[in-house]
Amino acid sequence: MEGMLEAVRKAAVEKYPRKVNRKIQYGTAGFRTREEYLDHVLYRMGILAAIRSQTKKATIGAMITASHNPEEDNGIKLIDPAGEMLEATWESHATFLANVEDEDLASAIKTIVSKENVSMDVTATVYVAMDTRKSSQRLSEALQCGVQAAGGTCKDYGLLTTPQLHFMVRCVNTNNQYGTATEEGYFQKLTTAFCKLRQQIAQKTDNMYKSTLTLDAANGIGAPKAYKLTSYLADYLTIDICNDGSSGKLNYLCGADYVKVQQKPADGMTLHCNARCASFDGDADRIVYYYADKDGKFHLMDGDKIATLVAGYLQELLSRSGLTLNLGLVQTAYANGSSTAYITKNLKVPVACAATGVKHLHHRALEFDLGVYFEANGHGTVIFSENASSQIQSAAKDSSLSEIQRDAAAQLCTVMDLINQTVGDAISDMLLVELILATYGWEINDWDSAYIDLPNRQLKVKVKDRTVITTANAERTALTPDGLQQAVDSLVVKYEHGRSFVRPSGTEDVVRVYAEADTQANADKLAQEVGQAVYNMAGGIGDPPAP
Ligand code: G16
Repeated sequence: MEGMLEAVRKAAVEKYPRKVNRKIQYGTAGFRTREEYLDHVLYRMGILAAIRSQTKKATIGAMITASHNPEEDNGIKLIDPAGEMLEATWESHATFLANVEDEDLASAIKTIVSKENVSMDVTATVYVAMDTRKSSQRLSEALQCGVQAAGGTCKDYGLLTTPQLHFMVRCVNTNNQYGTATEEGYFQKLTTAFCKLRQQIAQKTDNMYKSTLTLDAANGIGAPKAYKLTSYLADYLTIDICNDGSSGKLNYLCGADYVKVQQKPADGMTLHCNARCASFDGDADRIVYYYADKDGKFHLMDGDKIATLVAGYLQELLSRSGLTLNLGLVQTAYANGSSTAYITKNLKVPVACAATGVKHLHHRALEFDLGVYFEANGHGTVIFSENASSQIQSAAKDSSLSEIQRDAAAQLCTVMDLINQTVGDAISDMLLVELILATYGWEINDWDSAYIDLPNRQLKVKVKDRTVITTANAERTALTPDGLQQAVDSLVVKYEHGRSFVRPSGTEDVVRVYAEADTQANADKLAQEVGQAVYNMAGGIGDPPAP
């Protein structure tokens, strides 16, 4: 231990000193800030990942990405053994370790090691990958230096999407039961399932589904991976890839976050009547769909619409199979009010609300046999409990069941393979949506017609210190600063179907405002008024939120 601490201290001082005195926090999805502030943080996260690996006696993942943030930012997401996000108690270890002075690093490590009872005799293994940002290679080297200084070994996958790395970690920790921990293994598992299910779809004469899709890859890692994907899809899906990074800038005027927040198509995308378009985000863990109708009006099919499509499809398969498994859906406060009403009243599926961040939704979804979770921003997946998975597998082979029941269970089995259950995955979600639309023989407007979104608006407000805003009730109620929630309440009641909430972002230095109302003009007005209240009461800086 002492030898390791000396190696760690030496590399910290010589190669990765903490040059800037800025507090950094493990946020919604890891550390995220300007890339120039991150070298020492990444080095220290290499150490933490190694210790976490020793504690769990399993491989840990470290993904270098700032996802939807601009190119100038970067960050890291740590991945736990089952491929899920880092456990919450370790988030505080991460924040602690990232912020100590260089001379206190060794004692900080000792504190964590003794608190967590770490088995120092276990060899740590950390799987590492990165997105396409210019700073990612440098930060990956810092991270790997940390792992090695702590006595661990790394497997460097180079460029991967975030969900691909989650997949690799789950595979290796299940002795490849979940899949093979290679990129080939990832594509094989998903696309074999997709092609099998597509092949089984009876060709109806009135099938309106067209197997072409235009994809905005956000000028990020999703582009090279989508090109690779196409070679596995036979004729079942043709993807025309735009914003593939050959000229444009990462996430700039494109990508899932831009499309969702701005409610307009990404630059470079040409919309044809009822033709499906989709946008990935910078690390390809989110997807949104959209199209233009015959009048050229833009329609967004966000995470809520994807969730309802998926939940409806799974519910139908479950009911055909005769299995009595409970299906539930998890959303956040950003979910459009119309989607929640549709799920409850039409689909009759129970809905839970969790705080922003897939880690929160994922944990809530584990309470169902089949848990569908999606954030409105397009981040989500489906998880099948062990009980559900084994019941489905047995039913698919059970000769006492009718052929219809067995077929439905067999389809569910294949669907489980199509879904990356570790985390939201834009590639896997895209294949699932395409499969469902093809199964129903739908055009995108058929999917859209399930319910009409309430007009909504999101704003960002810059404040001096966003931590002055604290929330409760899955972020729907602001606890501080005093009087803010009352101010929001008094604005909301002025509008028909009015709803609004505010929360500090965990990935950007802003406060987010969400508002919905009966008309777009009213949603815009409500968002602006609530934004102004935040600006006035929570220490706004710069320009007040524009109407
Ligand atoms: C991350 C999280 C998402 C979250 C988003 C925005 O996404 O994984 O769950 O919705 O940040 O979070 P916030 O509003 O706290 O900034 P990504 O795709 O950027 O990693």
